[in-house]
Amino acid sequence: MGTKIILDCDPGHDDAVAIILALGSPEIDLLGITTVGGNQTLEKVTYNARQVCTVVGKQAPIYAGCTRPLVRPVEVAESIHGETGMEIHNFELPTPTVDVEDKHAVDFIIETVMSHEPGAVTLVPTGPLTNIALAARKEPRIVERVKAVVLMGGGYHTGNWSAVAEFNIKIDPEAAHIVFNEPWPVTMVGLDLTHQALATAEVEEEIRQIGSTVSEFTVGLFGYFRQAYKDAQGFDDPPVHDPCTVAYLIDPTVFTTQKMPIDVELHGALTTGMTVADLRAPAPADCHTQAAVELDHRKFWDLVIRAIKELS
Ligand code: PIR
Ligand code: CA
Repeated sequence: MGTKIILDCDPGHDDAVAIILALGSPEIDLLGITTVGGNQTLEKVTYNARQVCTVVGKQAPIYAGCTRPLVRPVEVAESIHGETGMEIHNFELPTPTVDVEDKHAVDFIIETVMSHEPGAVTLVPTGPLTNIALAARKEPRIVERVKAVVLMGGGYHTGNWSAVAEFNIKIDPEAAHIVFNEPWPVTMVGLDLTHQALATAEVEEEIRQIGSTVSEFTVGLFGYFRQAYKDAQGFDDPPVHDPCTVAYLIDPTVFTTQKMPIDVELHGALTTGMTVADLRAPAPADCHTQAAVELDHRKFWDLVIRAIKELS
Protein backbone atom coordinates (compact mmCIF):
# COMPACT_ATOMS: atom_id res chain seq x y z
CA MET A 1 0.00 0.00 0.00
CA GLY A 2 1.00 3.59 -0.52
CA THR A 3 1.77 6.52 1.75
CA LYS A 4 -1.06 6.89 4.27
CA ILE A 5 -2.43 10.42 4.37
CA ILE A 6 -5.28 12.43 5.82
CA LEU A 7 -6.24 15.30 3.52
CA ASP A 8 -7.53 18.21 5.61
CA CYS A 9 -9.12 20.59 3.14
CA ASP A 10 -11.64 23.33 2.31
CA PRO A 11 -12.77 22.56 -1.27
CA GLY A 12 -12.16 24.83 -3.11
CA HIS A 13 -11.13 24.37 -6.76
CA ASP A 14 -7.54 23.39 -6.06
CA ASP A 15 -8.53 21.29 -3.03
CA ALA A 16 -10.77 19.33 -5.42
CA VAL A 17 -7.76 18.64 -7.65
CA ALA A 18 -5.81 17.51 -4.57
CA ILE A 19 -8.60 15.01 -3.81
CA ILE A 20 -8.49 13.77 -7.42
CA LEU A 21 -4.71 13.38 -7.28
CA ALA A 22 -4.88 11.49 -3.97
CA LEU A 23 -7.71 9.16 -5.07
CA GLY A 24 -6.18 8.51 -8.50
CA SER A 25 -2.59 7.74 -7.46
CA PRO A 26 -1.53 4.21 -6.39
CA GLU A 27 1.31 5.66 -4.26
CA ILE A 28 -1.25 7.31 -1.96
CA ASP A 29 -3.54 5.63 0.55
CA LEU A 30 -6.15 8.27 1.39
CA LEU A 31 -7.38 7.32 4.88
CA GLY A 32 -9.87 10.15 5.10
CA ILE A 33 -10.88 13.58 3.93
CA THR A 34 -11.42 16.09 6.72
CA THR A 35 -12.96 19.49 6.13
CA VAL A 36 -12.47 22.87 7.73
CA GLY A 37 -14.10 26.26 7.25
CA GLY A 38 -11.89 28.29 4.90
CA ASN A 39 -12.57 29.07 1.27
CA GLN A 40 -16.23 28.93 2.21
CA THR A 41 -18.23 27.98 5.31
CA LEU A 42 -17.73 24.49 6.72
CA GLU A 43 -21.18 23.49 5.52
CA LYS A 44 -20.40 24.48 1.93
CA VAL A 45 -16.88 23.01 1.71
CA THR A 46 -18.09 19.73 3.23
CA TYR A 47 -20.87 19.56 0.64
CA ASN A 48 -18.24 20.24 -2.04
CA ALA A 49 -16.02 17.40 -0.78
CA ARG A 50 -19.03 15.06 -1.09
CA GLN A 51 -19.64 16.34 -4.62
CA VAL A 52 -16.02 15.76 -5.65
CA CYS A 53 -16.14 12.13 -4.48
CA THR A 54 -19.47 11.67 -6.26
CA VAL A 55 -18.12 13.01 -9.57
CA VAL A 56 -14.93 10.98 -9.26
CA GLY A 57 -16.83 7.79 -8.42
CA LYS A 58 -14.34 6.88 -5.74
CA GLN A 59 -14.28 7.95 -2.15
CA ALA A 60 -12.58 8.15 1.16
CA PRO A 61 -14.60 8.73 4.35
CA ILE A 62 -15.37 12.43 4.88
CA TYR A 63 -15.33 14.05 8.33
CA ALA A 64 -16.44 17.63 9.01
CA GLY A 65 -14.28 19.66 11.38
CA CYS A 66 -14.13 23.21 12.69
CA THR A 67 -16.58 25.86 11.58
CA ARG A 68 -14.36 28.80 12.53
CA PRO A 69 -10.79 29.82 13.37
CA LEU A 70 -9.50 29.40 16.94
CA VAL A 71 -9.55 33.10 17.76
CA ARG A 72 -10.59 35.18 14.79
CA PRO A 73 -13.93 35.54 13.01
CA VAL A 74 -14.94 33.55 9.93
CA GLU A 75 -13.57 35.00 6.69
CA VAL A 76 -14.12 33.22 3.35
CA ALA A 77 -12.48 33.53 -0.09
CA GLU A 78 -15.67 34.16 -2.04
CA SER A 79 -13.82 36.49 -4.45
CA ILE A 80 -11.74 33.55 -5.68
CA HIS A 81 -13.91 30.46 -5.14
CA GLY A 82 -17.40 31.96 -5.52
CA GLU A 83 -20.60 31.68 -3.53
CA THR A 84 -20.59 27.89 -3.26
CA GLY A 85 -16.80 27.72 -2.75
CA MET A 86 -16.51 25.57 -5.87
CA GLU A 87 -18.24 27.50 -8.67
CA ILE A 88 -17.62 25.80 -12.00
CA HIS A 89 -17.84 26.53 -15.74
CA ASN A 90 -19.86 24.32 -18.13
CA PHE A 91 -20.28 21.37 -15.80
CA GLU A 92 -23.37 20.10 -14.02
CA LEU A 93 -22.43 19.16 -10.46
CA PRO A 94 -24.42 16.18 -9.12
CA THR A 95 -26.30 15.95 -5.85
CA PRO A 96 -23.84 14.06 -3.62
CA THR A 97 -24.43 10.35 -3.13
CA VAL A 98 -21.55 10.20 -0.63
CA ASP A 99 -22.33 10.90 3.04
CA VAL A 100 -20.38 12.61 5.75
CA GLU A 101 -19.30 10.44 8.70
CA ASP A 102 -20.75 10.89 12.15
CA LYS A 103 -17.49 11.87 13.88
CA HIS A 104 -15.68 15.19 14.25
CA ALA A 105 -12.63 15.62 12.01
CA VAL A 106 -10.38 16.38 15.00
CA ASP A 107 -11.31 13.06 16.64
CA PHE A 108 -10.85 11.19 13.37
CA ILE A 109 -7.36 12.66 12.98
CA ILE A 110 -6.39 11.73 16.55
CA GLU A 111 -7.86 8.22 16.43
CA THR A 112 -6.29 7.48 13.04
CA VAL A 113 -2.82 8.66 14.01
CA MET A 114 -2.94 6.88 17.39
CA SER A 115 -4.24 3.58 15.98
CA HIS A 116 -1.46 3.35 13.38
CA GLU A 117 2.21 2.58 13.96
CA PRO A 118 4.40 5.59 14.80
CA GLY A 119 5.55 7.25 11.59
CA ALA A 120 2.75 5.71 9.52
CA VAL A 121 0.44 8.67 8.88
CA THR A 122 1.17 11.95 7.07
CA LEU A 123 -1.11 14.95 7.58
CA VAL A 124 -1.80 17.00 4.45
CA PRO A 125 -3.58 20.27 5.30
CA THR A 126 -4.69 22.41 2.36
CA GLY A 127 -6.91 24.85 4.24
CA PRO A 128 -6.66 26.84 7.48
CA LEU A 129 -4.88 24.81 10.16
CA THR A 130 -7.67 24.86 12.77
CA ASN A 131 -8.36 21.09 12.83
CA ILE A 132 -4.69 20.16 12.93
CA ALA A 133 -3.90 22.61 15.74
CA LEU A 134 -6.85 21.42 17.82
CA ALA A 135 -5.88 17.79 17.28
CA ALA A 136 -2.34 18.55 18.52
CA ARG A 137 -3.74 20.27 21.61
CA LYS A 138 -6.37 17.61 22.37
CA GLU A 139 -3.94 14.70 21.94
CA PRO A 140 -0.33 15.96 22.10
CA ARG A 141 1.04 12.45 21.44
CA ILE A 142 0.08 12.75 17.77
CA VAL A 143 2.95 15.22 17.30
CA GLU A 144 5.67 12.60 17.68
CA ARG A 145 3.55 9.91 16.04
CA VAL A 146 2.78 11.43 12.64
CA LYS A 147 5.35 10.97 9.93
CA ALA A 148 5.17 14.56 8.71
CA VAL A 149 2.91 17.52 8.04
CA VAL A 150 2.99 18.57 4.38
CA LEU A 151 0.85 21.69 4.17
CA MET A 152 -0.21 24.20 1.55
CA GLY A 153 0.06 27.62 3.08
CA GLY A 154 2.32 30.57 3.66
CA GLY A 155 5.29 31.62 1.62
CA TYR A 156 8.69 33.11 2.33
CA HIS A 157 8.57 35.86 -0.30
CA THR A 158 4.96 36.63 -1.06
CA GLY A 159 1.36 36.73 0.17
CA ASN A 160 -2.06 36.65 -1.43
CA TRP A 161 -4.44 37.67 1.36
CA SER A 162 -2.21 40.58 2.33
CA ALA A 163 1.10 41.80 0.94
CA VAL A 164 2.95 39.21 3.03
CA ALA A 165 0.34 36.70 4.26
CA GLU A 166 -1.20 33.75 2.46
CA PHE A 167 -4.92 32.94 2.95
CA ASN A 168 -4.68 29.60 4.82
CA ILE A 169 -2.32 31.11 7.39
CA LYS A 170 -3.93 34.56 7.55
CA ILE A 171 -7.39 33.16 8.27
CA ASP A 172 -6.24 31.27 11.38
CA PRO A 173 -2.76 32.45 12.33
CA GLU A 174 -3.02 31.11 15.89
CA ALA A 175 -3.65 27.61 14.54
CA ALA A 176 -0.76 28.00 12.10
CA HIS A 177 1.46 29.17 14.97
CA ILE A 178 0.71 25.94 16.82
CA VAL A 179 1.39 23.75 13.77
CA PHE A 180 4.70 25.45 12.84
CA ASN A 181 5.95 25.40 16.44
CA GLU A 182 5.28 21.77 17.29
CA PRO A 183 8.43 19.71 16.67
CA TRP A 184 7.03 17.44 13.92
CA PRO A 185 8.59 17.68 10.46
CA VAL A 186 6.74 20.40 8.55
CA THR A 187 7.01 20.98 4.81
CA MET A 188 5.59 24.37 3.85
CA VAL A 189 4.30 24.23 0.29
CA GLY A 190 3.78 27.96 0.04
CA LEU A 191 3.02 30.47 -2.66
CA ASP A 192 6.68 30.59 -3.75
CA LEU A 193 6.11 27.05 -5.01
CA THR A 194 2.44 26.96 -5.91
CA HIS A 195 2.57 30.07 -8.10
CA GLN A 196 4.67 27.85 -10.39
CA ALA A 197 1.86 25.25 -10.60
CA LEU A 198 0.02 27.14 -13.32
CA ALA A 199 -2.76 25.48 -15.27
CA THR A 200 -1.59 26.73 -18.66
CA ALA A 201 -3.69 26.52 -21.82
CA GLU A 202 -1.55 23.54 -22.92
CA VAL A 203 -2.17 21.68 -19.66
CA GLU A 204 -5.88 22.42 -19.83
CA GLU A 205 -6.03 21.12 -23.42
CA GLU A 206 -4.18 17.91 -22.48
CA ILE A 207 -6.72 17.30 -19.74
CA ARG A 208 -9.66 18.11 -22.03
CA GLN A 209 -8.35 15.52 -24.52
CA ILE A 210 -8.84 12.77 -21.94
CA GLY A 211 -12.55 13.22 -22.63
CA SER A 212 -14.02 11.79 -19.42
CA THR A 213 -16.33 13.09 -16.70
CA VAL A 214 -13.39 13.68 -14.35
CA SER A 215 -11.44 15.54 -17.05
CA GLU A 216 -14.48 17.71 -17.89
CA PHE A 217 -14.92 18.41 -14.18
CA THR A 218 -11.26 19.46 -13.87
CA VAL A 219 -11.42 21.68 -16.95
CA GLY A 220 -14.61 23.26 -15.55
CA LEU A 221 -12.83 24.01 -12.27
CA PHE A 222 -9.89 25.56 -14.14
CA GLY A 223 -12.29 27.67 -16.22
CA TYR A 224 -13.81 29.38 -13.20
CA PHE A 225 -10.47 29.60 -11.36
CA ARG A 226 -8.79 31.15 -14.41
CA GLN A 227 -11.34 33.96 -14.61
CA ALA A 228 -11.34 34.57 -10.84
CA TYR A 229 -7.54 34.76 -10.74
CA LYS A 230 -7.48 37.09 -13.70
CA ASP A 231 -10.01 39.43 -12.09
CA ALA A 232 -8.57 39.28 -8.55
CA GLN A 233 -4.82 39.09 -9.10
CA GLY A 234 -4.17 39.69 -12.81
CA PHE A 235 -2.86 36.17 -13.45
CA ASP A 236 -3.11 34.82 -17.03
CA ASP A 237 -3.14 31.21 -15.78
CA PRO A 238 -4.47 30.07 -12.39
CA PRO A 239 -2.06 28.56 -9.85
CA VAL A 240 -3.39 25.18 -8.70
CA HIS A 241 -1.94 25.26 -5.19
CA ASP A 242 -3.21 22.34 -3.16
CA PRO A 243 -2.30 19.22 -5.23
CA CYS A 244 1.38 20.21 -5.01
CA THR A 245 1.37 18.74 -1.49
CA VAL A 246 0.06 15.36 -2.64
CA ALA A 247 2.37 15.35 -5.67
CA TYR A 248 5.38 15.68 -3.35
CA LEU A 249 4.25 12.60 -1.43
CA ILE A 250 3.88 10.64 -4.68
CA ASP A 251 7.27 11.76 -6.00
CA PRO A 252 9.55 13.85 -3.76
CA THR A 253 11.51 15.01 -6.81
CA VAL A 254 8.49 17.01 -8.04
CA PHE A 255 9.92 20.00 -6.18
CA THR A 256 13.11 20.97 -4.39
CA THR A 257 13.06 21.99 -0.73
CA GLN A 258 15.17 24.09 1.57
CA LYS A 259 15.38 23.73 5.34
CA MET A 260 14.63 27.02 7.05
CA PRO A 261 13.28 28.07 10.45
CA ILE A 262 9.70 29.33 9.94
CA ASP A 263 7.44 31.05 12.45
CA VAL A 264 4.06 32.75 12.17
CA GLU A 265 3.48 36.44 12.92
CA LEU A 266 0.51 37.03 15.25
CA HIS A 267 0.81 40.67 16.21
CA GLY A 268 2.08 42.62 13.22
CA ALA A 269 0.63 45.99 12.31
CA LEU A 270 0.95 44.99 8.63
CA THR A 271 2.20 41.41 8.80
CA THR A 272 -0.24 39.30 10.84
CA GLY A 273 -0.40 35.81 9.30
CA MET A 274 3.00 36.09 7.63
CA THR A 275 5.17 32.98 7.67
CA VAL A 276 8.50 34.48 8.69
CA ALA A 277 11.42 32.43 7.35
CA ASP A 278 14.92 33.01 8.67
CA LEU A 279 17.17 32.90 5.61
CA ARG A 280 20.17 34.63 7.14
CA ALA A 281 22.26 31.50 7.47
CA PRO A 282 22.11 27.77 6.72
CA ALA A 283 19.40 26.19 8.87
CA PRO A 284 20.58 24.58 12.11
CA ALA A 285 20.86 20.79 12.07
CA ASP A 286 17.77 20.34 14.26
CA CYS A 287 15.56 22.56 12.08
CA HIS A 288 12.20 20.75 11.68
CA THR A 289 10.72 23.03 9.01
CA GLN A 290 11.44 23.19 5.31
CA ALA A 291 9.90 25.08 2.42
CA ALA A 292 9.19 24.00 -1.13
CA VAL A 293 11.29 26.01 -3.58
CA GLU A 294 11.25 24.95 -7.23
CA LEU A 295 8.59 22.94 -9.06
CA ASP A 296 9.14 20.58 -11.96
CA HIS A 297 6.06 21.82 -13.84
CA ARG A 298 5.98 18.93 -16.34
CA LYS A 299 6.41 16.25 -13.69
CA PHE A 300 3.66 17.80 -11.58
CA TRP A 301 1.09 17.94 -14.36
CA ASP A 302 2.02 14.45 -15.57
CA LEU A 303 1.03 13.16 -12.13
CA VAL A 304 -2.27 15.03 -12.18
CA ILE A 305 -3.03 13.82 -15.71
CA ARG A 306 -2.18 10.25 -14.78
CA ALA A 307 -4.61 10.44 -11.83
CA ILE A 308 -7.42 11.85 -13.99
CA LYS A 309 -6.89 9.02 -16.49
CA GLU A 310 -6.88 6.48 -13.67
CA LEU A 311 -10.28 7.80 -12.49
CA SER A 312 -11.73 8.01 -16.02
C1 PIR B 1 -6.61 30.44 -3.13
C2 PIR B 1 -7.12 30.23 -1.85
C3 PIR B 1 -7.55 31.31 -1.10
C4 PIR B 1 -7.45 32.59 -1.60
C5 PIR B 1 -6.89 32.80 -2.87
N1 PIR B 1 -6.73 34.07 -3.33
C6 PIR B 1 -6.50 31.71 -3.63
C7 PIR B 1 -7.14 28.87 -1.18
C8 PIR B 1 -6.67 27.64 -1.94
O1 PIR B 1 -7.60 26.58 -1.80
C9 PIR B 1 -5.32 27.26 -1.32
O2 PIR B 1 -5.44 26.20 -0.38
C10 PIR B 1 -4.87 28.46 -0.56
N2 PIR B 1 -6.15 28.99 -0.07
C11 PIR B 1 -4.04 29.44 -1.36
O3 PIR B 1 -3.93 30.66 -0.72
CA1 CA C 1 -7.45 25.02 0.01
